[in-house]
Amino acid sequence: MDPKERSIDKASQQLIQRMADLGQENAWDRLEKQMPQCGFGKQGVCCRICSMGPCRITKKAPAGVCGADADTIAARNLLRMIASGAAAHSDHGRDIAHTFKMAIDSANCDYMIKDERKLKEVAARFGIKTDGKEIKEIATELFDIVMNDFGRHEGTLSTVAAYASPARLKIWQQLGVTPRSIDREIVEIMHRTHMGVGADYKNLVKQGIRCSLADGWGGSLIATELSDILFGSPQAIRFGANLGVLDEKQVNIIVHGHEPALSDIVVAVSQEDELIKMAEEKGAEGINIAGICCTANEILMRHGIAVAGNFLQQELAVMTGAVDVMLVDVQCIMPALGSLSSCFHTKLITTSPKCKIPGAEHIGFSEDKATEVARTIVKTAIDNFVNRRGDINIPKAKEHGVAGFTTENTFYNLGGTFRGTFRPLNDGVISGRLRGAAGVVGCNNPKQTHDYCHIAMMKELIKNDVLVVSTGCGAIAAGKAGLMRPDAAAKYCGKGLREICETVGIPPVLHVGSCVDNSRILTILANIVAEGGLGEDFADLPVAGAAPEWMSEKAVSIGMYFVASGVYTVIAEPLPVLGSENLTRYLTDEIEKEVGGKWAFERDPIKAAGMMIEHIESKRDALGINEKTERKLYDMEARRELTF
Ligand code: SF4
Ligand code: MSK
Repeated sequence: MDPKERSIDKASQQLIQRMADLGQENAWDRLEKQMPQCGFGKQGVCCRICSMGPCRITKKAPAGVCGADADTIAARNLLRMIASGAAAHSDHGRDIAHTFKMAIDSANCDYMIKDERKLKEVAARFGIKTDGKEIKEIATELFDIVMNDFGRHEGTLSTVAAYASPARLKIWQQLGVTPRSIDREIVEIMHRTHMGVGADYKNLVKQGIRCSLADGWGGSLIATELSDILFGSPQAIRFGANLGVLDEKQVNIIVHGHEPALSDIVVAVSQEDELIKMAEEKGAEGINIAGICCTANEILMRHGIAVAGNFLQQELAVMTGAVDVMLVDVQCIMPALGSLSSCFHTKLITTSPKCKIPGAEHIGFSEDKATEVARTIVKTAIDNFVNRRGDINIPKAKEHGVAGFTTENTFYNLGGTFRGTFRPLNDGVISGRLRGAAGVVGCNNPKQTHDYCHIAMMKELIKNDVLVVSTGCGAIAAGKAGLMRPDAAAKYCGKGLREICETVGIPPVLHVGSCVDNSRILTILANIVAEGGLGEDFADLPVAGAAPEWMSEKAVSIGMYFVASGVYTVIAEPLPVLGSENLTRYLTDEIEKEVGGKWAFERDPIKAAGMMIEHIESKRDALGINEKTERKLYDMEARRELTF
């Protein structure tokens, strides 16, 4: 297949071609070999959860051996995806919480609390008194509360109560989906979907909603908030993006996966004189760290470390021949990297006991010996620099952008240094210069042309004066395409959004972090509602969400918690539920009456953007802010009141 059909990214096209020339297989090739994919799996009507099966639903056999029909089977499969996605995010949150505890308790720890201001702000949300207290005391109280959220047996998740709006809480309470604890909701999915338990698809989906809320408003939110306190809250920061950030003359280390605990220390030790000298003795000019996937986003947001690429570029990075170590933690790491890296000099190093890969070297990481492990890994890369073989093929492609936007600093960017407020954003929406906002997030998927859906959708939205916030691999796609440059506003935006971006000094696509940082989008929405003038609840807001290249179970959990938070959410590949007409209708229509949001499936990103814009306009109509107002002549006083 022509590399241009596989990716719109020129650097990727170059390396896809190189893989073909060398007879190396990549995700696109393996997808072709999988075709045609199993129709039962796609439709969600294959069940293999007991040994009377596997059962597949057909016209001839409309029920499995136990009598489960398409609705039950598709709902159970969907719930198990949500459980897995929520588990991945929440276990990330739990690991960060343990590191946080270590930083509080041990004076000799490699971690410390870097953002005391955020610690106090977060503590205050949970009702922790901070006046006159030592940082250690506040942090310990906060840890006890959030840690309890993982295993509590009854009650309401404390993070939900602390962060969600009262109107939203009421909706969840009435529906009986307020999460009690993170682990409990995941466990309960596994129980309810066991053979012979839940069979009512709507009742099953309710538990899926509850579990996804425990992810977005719980595990992911804890990961984000504690990471900011521990590693420092991101600030607007310039970064380089795409495979061109690799440097032939330096030792190149790629960090890949999701968790920042090790990569943050790798960044620090790579600047140590002793290690730089060691690299120079091997003939290198220095040590270059770059990232892939969400580990990249974590260190990009906090340190401005360049991002080499997103999910579908992990194999391509090895093909440059210039990656001396690919260091991985957890999630989104293709097992294919094991055999691919063995064909090159690249050392693939796994570090988590949860993620070992055949063909990789394992250097076990634990937070109590973080610096020691980080130094060992950097030294391994330095020693491997001299083992490079053959041609080095680093594409020239490299873009620049500004990342590091958070709920808190967006607040200040909008209001100006002295006026922290979302008022200007709400006013911009009310005046119509900004039509609304959209979250475009998520993965890559070789079923869609790499990066195309993200970029086409984002361009269509910003052209129509819709501000875009992005996380994960979608954000990396935007960075590579130049949509995170402040001057992108002049090039791609409608007049209203352009004026706003230029006045505030922000790009039209805001990088708000990694996959767990989708929780930042939830808290931004909560702030917009709290600011007033745009309704009482998230479902009233002129906003929409999308994951135009999703592939991960985490994306299903993310999508479900946005829908359950009142957000219309469009994804490209349909959820594997189409084999159940009832479940499909419920998720894409009826659920809206219950939670205010609903799912939509559309592979064409321009059409999908059109659906989002239509939804945004319908919300504007409902708010009564689409009415034409009389032209107003501004006197000096009125001008002073203008916020943009
Ligand atoms: Fe078949 Fe029912 Fe067992 Fe599923 S639970 S495999 S539908 S018998
Ligand atoms: S890394 S979950 S491919 S966004 Fe978070 Fe990218 Fe999706 Fe992984």
